[in-house]
Amino acid sequence: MSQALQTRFLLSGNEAIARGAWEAGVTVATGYPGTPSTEILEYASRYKEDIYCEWSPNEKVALEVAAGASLSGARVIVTMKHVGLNVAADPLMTLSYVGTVGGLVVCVADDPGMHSSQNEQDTRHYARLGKVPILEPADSGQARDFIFLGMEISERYGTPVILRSTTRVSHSSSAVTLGERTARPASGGFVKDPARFVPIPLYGRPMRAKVEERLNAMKEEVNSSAANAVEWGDRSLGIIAEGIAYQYVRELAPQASVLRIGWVWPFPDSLIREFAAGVKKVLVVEELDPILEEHVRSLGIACEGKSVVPAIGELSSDRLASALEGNGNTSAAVHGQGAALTKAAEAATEGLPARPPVLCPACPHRGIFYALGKFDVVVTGDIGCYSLGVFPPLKRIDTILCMGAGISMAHGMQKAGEKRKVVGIVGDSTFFHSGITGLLDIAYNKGTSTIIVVDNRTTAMTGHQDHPGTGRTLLGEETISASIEVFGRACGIKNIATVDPYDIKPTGEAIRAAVESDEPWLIVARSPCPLSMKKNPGEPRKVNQELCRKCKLCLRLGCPAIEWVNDEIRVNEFLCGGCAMCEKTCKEGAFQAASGACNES
Ligand SMILES: Cc1ncc(C[n+]2csc(CCOP(=O)(O)OP(=O)(O)O)c2C)c(N)n1
Repeated sequence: MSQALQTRFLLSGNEAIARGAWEAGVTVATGYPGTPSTEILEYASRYKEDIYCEWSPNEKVALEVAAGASLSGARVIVTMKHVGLNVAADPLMTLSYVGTVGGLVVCVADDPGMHSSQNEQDTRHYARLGKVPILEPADSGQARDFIFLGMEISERYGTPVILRSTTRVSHSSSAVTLGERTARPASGGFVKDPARFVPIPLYGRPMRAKVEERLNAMKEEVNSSAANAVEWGDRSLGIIAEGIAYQYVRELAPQASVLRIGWVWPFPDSLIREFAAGVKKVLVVEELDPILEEHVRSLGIACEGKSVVPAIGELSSDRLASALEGNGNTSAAVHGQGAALTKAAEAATEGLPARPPVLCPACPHRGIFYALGKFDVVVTGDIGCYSLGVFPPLKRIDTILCMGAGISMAHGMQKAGEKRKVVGIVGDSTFFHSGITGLLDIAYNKGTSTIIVVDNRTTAMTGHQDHPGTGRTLLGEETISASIEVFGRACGIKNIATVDPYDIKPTGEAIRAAVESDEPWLIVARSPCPLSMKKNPGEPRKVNQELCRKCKLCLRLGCPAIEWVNDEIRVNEFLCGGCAMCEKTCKEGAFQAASGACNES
């Protein structure tokens, strides 16, 4: 690396991962959006001259594409959020046996505290389950460095490597020393070797044994890896910390001895033993599950961990401080600092009103939920902006499980004999991610559910990424725009309607035809997300107070732009996007274009 080009920059963890990938000579990057991982691939696509980047339809496909590229000799990263790894778990478990040729790092971002996720699972379990190493950076500098380390481990041992980030590492910025891109010899392409790449039982059994040999070798190496380091200090308390928890520990207990673990699994047993022998008492600080703690105990080392540190939710220095403060057994090294930090955090949020998330003004999803309000149906929802349809006053989502389940659960309820009609709702990105097979199931197994795809022409919830229906790739090229209706027909659904959800009446009529039918229906509610288009659908509305009867029907839309102030209905012109849905719900004609000149409806 040339010294001349070395510079330090403030980068977010996600940007640092992308930068690391570019510097490490990665040529293929795949993934599916999901907070907090999404920006990794968006940043990687800035290096599109050197890195082929794609949003795959889902995480399983992303990992499989990456596996193919790796077996052809390319260095690859795959990006996803923690629940995405559930979807990609199938290829991961066997890729562990088949192994890699070019380095392959699966970048998974966990979301402790569920800032924007349906659960807070701990990705470290997957490392153990799949018998693959896992690295966990504590800041952006390590995020970049661990891409290099991951590539090197992956190529030396022929294993996929997981890089686990968490929201705090992915989204906060710290200093990173940038370097040049590493020149790598051109790949000679895929070299056929069925005994190595085809895990039929005959070849798979020796692969299984090799995985164990590989793990044993890694168990040695991990003790001397620079990713793990002892920082000796006051020996009355030794803290073992990994990932972001290391930062909180250092902030709260600058005097304590710390074993910082960045190569998290396989565990560095000798290092842990050596560290524990050098301190009076051991405390393990890790975010989420007691994976490290349980292992330390299994080595016969007495320690504290989750008896002190919360196992649920995101850690922070404040939370850790108050946890330690409440525990009389822990070191004097941290005593006192906790109280000050906790008070500061409380003061920062005092008096602030709670702001529940709502559908944006002019969101087309609102029309579907409003129209659905007229029917006594069960609605199996899914994950996306439209999940917000669960809140009052819309209250039109009854279940959510995981991506794709909005369709399949509707079928399950109907087959279980649910008396009411069951309506499944998924978004367009969700439909392409994992909705198609559920729809096929309904058609194949003679279901009668109504499925609504709320097609806002983007993956809105994660920040407007493209998907197979949008006609554009991540690299900004024009491409096919897969048709939801054509997929529906190909699955065998005969009744397909396309509606504009801003037109509440025809939308309601289509829903009525569907729910009164004893056949399966697919309704595509299509209208682009105004935020994604950067364009409001129309001119702001205002209320003609002389016409308004104050019936408050319009408030049932749950539109943040419609306000009940001083005993009258008003439209907040700064929020109103001019979708005119209020106009269509008002029987008195009290809503009008603010200029009085136009009526887009
Ligand atoms: C397996 C999995 N991968 C990724 C995510 C992150 N995620 C949540 S919703 C969503 C898609 C939202 O797009 P769409 O279905 O089009 O609905 P919209 O938000 O546009 O209304 C994604 C990618 C997730 N929750 N689960």
